[in-house]
Order: sequence, then structure tokens, then C-alpha cells
Amino acid sequence: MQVVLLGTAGSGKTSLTITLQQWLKEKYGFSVRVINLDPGAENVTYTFDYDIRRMVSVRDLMIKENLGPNGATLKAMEIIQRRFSEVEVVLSRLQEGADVIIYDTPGQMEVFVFHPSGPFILNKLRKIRSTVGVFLIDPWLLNSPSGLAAALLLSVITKLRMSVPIVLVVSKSDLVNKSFVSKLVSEPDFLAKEIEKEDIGTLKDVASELVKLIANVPWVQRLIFTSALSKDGLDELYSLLHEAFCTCGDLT
Ligand SMILES: Nc1nc2c(ncn2[C@@H]2O[C@H](COP(=O)(O)OP(=O)(O)O)[C@@H](O)[C@H]2O)c(=O)[nH]1
Ligand SMILES: [Mg+2]
Repeated sequence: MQVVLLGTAGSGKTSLTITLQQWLKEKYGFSVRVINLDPGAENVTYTFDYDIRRMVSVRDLMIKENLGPNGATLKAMEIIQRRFSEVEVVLSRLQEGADVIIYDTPGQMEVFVFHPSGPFILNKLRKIRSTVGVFLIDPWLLNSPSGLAAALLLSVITKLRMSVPIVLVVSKSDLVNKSFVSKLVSEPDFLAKEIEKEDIGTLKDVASELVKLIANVPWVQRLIFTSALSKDGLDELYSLLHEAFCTCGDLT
């Protein structure tokens, strides 16, 4: 199994990559490899089995080519796509004896999802081995119901762009009011009412249309909660990943 962690900057991808690796080792005795595909990773001292920053790093590009962070990130993604055959050689070697491979992805996941390189890489990965994406929703988005609606829509767009199954996870669950969020997700009328309470003026009509759209995406309803800090929800995540691989798997 290969697991690709996706989510906005700060949503907890790197923390969950590391925790999940340790948890799978301890609980199942699995051999787990971790790969960093984020060329812009900063302050990460963890030793990955492969780190894309060996090929290209956003920080180096900013200095060498006098680019801003966004320009350097785009340039880094282009370089990774162009030289991906080199990454594939390493990845093939790392397959040997590995039960699970976990991929950490860029903080600006928008770049990964909207730039051609992200779907390109995912497409390559799924040819190596069965691959599933985990879309992390950052709890700070849950402070407002319209934030949750936006996060769910971003996950729908991500699914549209990526050629792999995607499961939805609220990260940092130790900080979340789970029952409130579950109600928002499972009861579209309640979500619409809560959005209406927000002061978003003329966007209310748009919001209610968006809620209808979300309500019609069945897999969105099966939202789970995990914490890299307390390890809460990792069992559930693991079984959801398995379901995602099963062609008959019903993620609702
Ligand atoms: N309370 C709590 N904080 C977390 C958890 N996971 C990550 N964080 C914090 O959230 C911030 C961003 O985490 P990081 O893993 O770097 O996110 P990334 O940008 O998606 O890779 C860091 O300050 C982490 O310590 C969690 O499960 N619980
Ligand atoms: Mg990170």
C-alpha cells in the first residue's frame, strides 16, 4: 500500500506521516518507508527514506535564481516532473521489503493539485503500487461552517484532479468538537442553517447551492478524525485505507 498525505499548509501532513509510520511499525510490525515530496519543507529534522530536497529545494532555488517563494515552488515542481524518472529509480529500490510507503506532499497543496506535476506524480505512483490519498482538513477551517464547506469542496476538487481514491480526515482531532463537525457533515440542512448564521451577505445563496453539491458527494459523509499527537483515530484511518483499495468498497 502507498499512502499520499494531502492538505493545506499546516494541516498536519508531516506530523501524521511520522506518527503513522511509527504506529504501523508498533501495531503491525510493518516495514514502512517515508518519502518527502515537499521541496519547500522547512525545519523538518526527521530522516526520510527519500527526500526530494536532495534533488531540488525551494530555499536553494530562491537564493540561486533570485525567486520569491511561489515562483521557486512552481519551478521546483517543474524540475521534479522533468526529472521524475530519477525519483522512480529510487522508489523502485525502496519497494523491496516495504509493506507501506507514506508520501508527505507540499505545504502549498494547491501547487500540487493545480500544477500538472501533482497529478503527473500521483499517476506515476499508482503505477508502482496501489495508492490512496488522505486529504487532511485543518481544524482551524472548522471554526466557521463556511470554512468546513470550503474544505470539503477543496477535497472534491482534489479528488477530481487525482487519479487515486481519496479518504477525508480531520486532523489534530485533539483540538476538535467532533460531534458538532460530524453533525455539520452528515446533516446538510444543519450545515446550510449554520452557514446562514454567518455574516456572509449575498453569498448565502451560493453557499446553499454548495451545500447541496456537498450533500450529493457520498464519500464526503464518511469523515474521520485523527490526531498525530494522541494517535486517536489511526485504527479507523487504517481500515478506511483498506476499504479504499477494495473495488467494492463503500466509503459512505
Ligand atoms: N494539537 C495538535 N497539533 C498538531 C497535530 N499534528 C500537527 N500539529 C501541529 O500543527 C502544525 C503543523 O503541522 P505539520 O505536520 O508541520 O503540517 P504540514 O504543513 O501539513 O506538514 C505544527 O505546529 C504541529 O505541531 C495534532 O495531531 N494535534
Ligand atoms: Mg509539512
